[in-house]
Amino acid sequence: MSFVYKSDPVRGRIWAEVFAREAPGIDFRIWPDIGDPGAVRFLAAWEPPQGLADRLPRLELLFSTGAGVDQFDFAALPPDLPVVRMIEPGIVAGMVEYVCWAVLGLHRDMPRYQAQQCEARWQALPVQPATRRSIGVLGLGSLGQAVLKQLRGFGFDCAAWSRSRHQLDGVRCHAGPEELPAFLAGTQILVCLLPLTEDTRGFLDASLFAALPQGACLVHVGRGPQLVQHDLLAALDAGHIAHAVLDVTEPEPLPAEHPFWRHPAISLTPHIASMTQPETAALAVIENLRRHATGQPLHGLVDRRLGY
Ligand code: NDP
Ligand code: OXD
Repeated sequence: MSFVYKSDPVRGRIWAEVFAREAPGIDFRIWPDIGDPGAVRFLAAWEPPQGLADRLPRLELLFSTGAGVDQFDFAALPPDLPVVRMIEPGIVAGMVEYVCWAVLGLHRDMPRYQAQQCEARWQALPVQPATRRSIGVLGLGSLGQAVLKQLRGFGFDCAAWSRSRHQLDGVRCHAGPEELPAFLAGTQILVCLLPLTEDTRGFLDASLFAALPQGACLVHVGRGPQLVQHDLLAALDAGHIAHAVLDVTEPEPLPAEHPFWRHPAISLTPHIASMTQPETAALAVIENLRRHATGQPLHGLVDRRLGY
């Protein structure tokens, strides 16, 4: 019985060490050295190989090496193959750090201080208490929940929006399209942590920006195609949105002439908000293999109908 890892081989060697230590009964292999294809039961990949059903006919589970699964073409996968997204403490910790950095920077006017520094201008701006700053998080999954827990610790006024109803201590939870306008109207800093699906493609558009209060900011850490770029530029240029921190774009990387690179109201990072940490990811996958072997529900099982 073998497990094939098909992603960055440097990280793959760390996975191999963890498997050798924690699950020595599993023949761990790094793509393309897969041995007997008929023995492969499990695959962890960012991009699975083409023709999966023919190449690995006895595959039982497909793990994404990242939190997102939008890189998979579900129609090309065997219809009954369970797909599992990555839920592991390293990816959560990275996202919490990044979003807190971005939110705190916007809350404390860092973009304006950076502009002032370029002009050698020494000028203090009023400090707003965190309790009077409202943060709204789109998506209440493993990442959205962890981010909100930390933001609440700073005393921010926190709200969230998701497809189904959740309850989270100290967070006003909204659900479904009918509760979106009220959520947006009360949000000064909007954080997007939605997965990319047919429902969320182009979600961050002119109508959404118009529903935010004047001077709101955006932190976008979901996926590039969720953002309608020219709508954001229009909202920034009109001053309705004050600043956007973007970690994801479409395409990645952006071409050199793209207006986002040099826009004064955009801070851009190259999709580094969070990264799967190989040691903790391998442990999380081994735990899921144990659950699979004993018939328990898997952590992060994707609902292929919903696309996340
Ligand atoms: P989860 O699948 O755990 O959570 C997704 C959340 O989004 C759920 O709360 C879900 O609602 C909500 N949601 C999905 N579709 C809709 C919709 N149409 N309307 C309203 N709410 C919706 O995902 P994670 O928290 O693990 O990750 C979120 C995303 O973050 C990833 O898919 C990936 O795109 C991105 N990411 C980005 C990284 C980066 O470095 N920039 C790193 C890692 C992830 P419900 O709870 O009701 O199901
Ligand atoms: C992920 C990512 O989905 O890094 O894990 O974006």
